[in-house]
Amino acid sequence: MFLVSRGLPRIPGGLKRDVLPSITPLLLMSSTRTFHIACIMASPAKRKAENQASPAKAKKSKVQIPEYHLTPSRRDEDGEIVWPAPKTQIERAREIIKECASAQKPTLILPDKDADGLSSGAILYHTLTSVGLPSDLISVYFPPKGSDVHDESTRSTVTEISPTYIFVLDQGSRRTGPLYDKLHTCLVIDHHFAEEGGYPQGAEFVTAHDCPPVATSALLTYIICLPLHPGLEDKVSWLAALGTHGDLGNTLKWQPPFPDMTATFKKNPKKSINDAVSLVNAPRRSAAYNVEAAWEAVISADGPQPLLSNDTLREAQFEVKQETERWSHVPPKFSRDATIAVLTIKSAAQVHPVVATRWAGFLKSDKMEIVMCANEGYLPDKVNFSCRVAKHARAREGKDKVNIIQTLESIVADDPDLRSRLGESFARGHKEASGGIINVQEWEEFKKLMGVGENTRKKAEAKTPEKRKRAQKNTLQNYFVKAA
Ligand SMILES: [Mn+2]
Repeated sequence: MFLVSRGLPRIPGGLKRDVLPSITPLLLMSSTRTFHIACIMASPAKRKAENQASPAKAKKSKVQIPEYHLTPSRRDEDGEIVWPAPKTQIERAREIIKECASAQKPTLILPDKDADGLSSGAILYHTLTSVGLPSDLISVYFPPKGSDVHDESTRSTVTEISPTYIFVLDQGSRRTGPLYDKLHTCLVIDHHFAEEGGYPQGAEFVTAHDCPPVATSALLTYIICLPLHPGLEDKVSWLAALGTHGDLGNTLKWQPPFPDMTATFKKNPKKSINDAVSLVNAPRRSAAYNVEAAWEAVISADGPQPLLSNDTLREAQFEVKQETERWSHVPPKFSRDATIAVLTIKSAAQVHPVVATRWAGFLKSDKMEIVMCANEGYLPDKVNFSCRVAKHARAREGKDKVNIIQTLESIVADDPDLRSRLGESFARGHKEASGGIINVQEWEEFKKLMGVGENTRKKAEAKTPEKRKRAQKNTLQNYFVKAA
């Protein structure tokens, strides 16, 4: 296997590995509590702020979300449940994988960088090698920090490798030109919303998005690949669990139509899978953006256990926790109409989504709709922002339902010049969890339009969110169940 690597630009201000204190002993006892103690030792002032502002008595959410697996399924004309994707798509995907193995040609895998994408990539990789494709014909590529597979970096890598087969996994949808100008077969495996034709030109695709309860990319890849080789079940089942818990959270009930994973969880306890999710997701959030390390760890592991003791992953996790803690105490400012809270941070680590999620569960005003965390330190001259729906607004239905993308667009609706300068990376993602990357200049103008800081009445609310509980909250339930 070739892990194609491009030099990442060094981000000033990032936590370099050599300045990390000796964290291994601490992490050996790793728990939220241990980490908390580490932070307290580092910053007594922080402890004080936290004790004052984060009582454990935050009210429990009254929003009742049905169990994910109970989402009504789509049925075909014979009344059969269509899951996790249309049969014809799944069968075509299997054909392409088998063709690829027998063709013995250069093959490129482009997996997304999170637990779901990496697991999906590893399942496909193990499948291809099991059915006879030599590993030295397989390349795996991750675009650098701030780029995605539709950017120039990927195009030039593709040209360099000149693959006959390209697999694009869990990358989300975008209608683009072909990833490669020469003759090739491209298969997209995904579960994000896709507009009509929202794939690279000429690509074939299999998507779980239209077959609720929407499976993860790892689970879809698993179900596609499993029948292709008898030895796979043992090798990749834990990866299907890893990716699925990565996207859907660790409370998912593995009930039909989800496959029975009892044997997998017997061998690999849920706790070890869930701990591995957090570790695998850490490098992509760290300043160094060392996604390759997460891939190497996942592809060489035979279960979650080796991931739990992987020092590179642990160091990244430590850095991300520390950065999250550091920036979770910034007081929010509010939009003119008090519906949007804006937290401005400056971190080379990708902690803005986590900070937004934390505050979204904390701010209590009934008016509050959207919590936005803007990171001015993630990429040079850019502002990366993440938005989440405030907890109290999540139960809204019908025309009152919060649609982040629509709200962001409506703010600039009367300023077409600014809208065009905000570009394509503004207000991307899901209605319930959107974000974007914009230039500093446009960010300042956008803030003015929102009237950030003009509303001072809400300041009393600007305390600090309680420490995030271990349960993952921004699961795909938010994205898919409510997205209908
Ligand atoms: Mn995914």
